[in-house]
Amino acid sequence: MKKISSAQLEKYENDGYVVVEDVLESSTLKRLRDVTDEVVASAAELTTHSEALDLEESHTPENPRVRRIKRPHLVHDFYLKLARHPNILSALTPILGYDIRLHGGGKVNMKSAGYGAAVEWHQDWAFYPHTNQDVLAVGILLDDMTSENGPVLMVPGTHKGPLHNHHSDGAFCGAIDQQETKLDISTAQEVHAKAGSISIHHARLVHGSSMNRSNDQRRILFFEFTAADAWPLLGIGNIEEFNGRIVQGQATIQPRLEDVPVRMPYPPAVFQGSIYENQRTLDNRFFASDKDEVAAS
Ligand SMILES: O=C(O)CCC(=O)C(=O)O
Repeated sequence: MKKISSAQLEKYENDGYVVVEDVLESSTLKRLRDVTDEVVASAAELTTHSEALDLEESHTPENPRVRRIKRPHLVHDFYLKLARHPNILSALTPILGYDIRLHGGGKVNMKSAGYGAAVEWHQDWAFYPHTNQDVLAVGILLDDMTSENGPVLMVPGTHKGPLHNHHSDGAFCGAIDQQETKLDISTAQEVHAKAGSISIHHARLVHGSSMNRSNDQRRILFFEFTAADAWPLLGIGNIEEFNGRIVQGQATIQPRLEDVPVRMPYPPAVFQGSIYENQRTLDNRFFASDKDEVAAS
């Protein structure tokens, strides 16, 4: 069991994120990589995004380029099994308490070598506000994450600051316009860690990442977790399904209410399917994309 230290807990509370090393055993990491390779190979049959896979703008069936596995739990049971990994749950327990729910089914952001897409600055909370803020995301690293391969950039302390506007032209776009909001990202920190480690970040923390121009891919499996008494303000579809996502402890029908900043992600984003699609309508992009590079060459 992987316990986090009191120093790590303090870092999470102060900075809004923390890295925990050596969470996956090498056999589990290998299986995760093998399963992911298998899923990505199926993109050779695709000409456009599918239910499970989100494709880079430059994807062709001859030259398959997957940006994200959108619903990994629907494609392979192994991903869902990982969400209940005892080392992950024991790392989360001091932060969220014993009763924990998986929010959604996770995603694998591929960030392939040479062209893996950027993710614009955002706060996850803008996508799924809850009744209280015991809500976070865990990133399970499939590859070492370094300065070179498009590491996640976290802006420490911003989980205690405002919830920024994530709208553009009257619709949700899942990104913060850094120019317009004058968002201060001067203290942003790159997350560096070995494959098999996890990052844990608070849902209100401002984060993003640039394109991966290196020769090394950077794949992360993200799962979002909440305390069981944090209920989504967007509502729940089906109580059995909702309670079926309890990964440890007990469900409750008594949500805990906190005074939290909320902006609802409505009207919905013009482009649907993934954060990359949502963010297409952001007016002033902060990070370059491979399209910009092609245009400039
Ligand atoms: O993959 C990344 O670099 C960041 C991903 C992220 O923040 C997200 O998908 O919400």
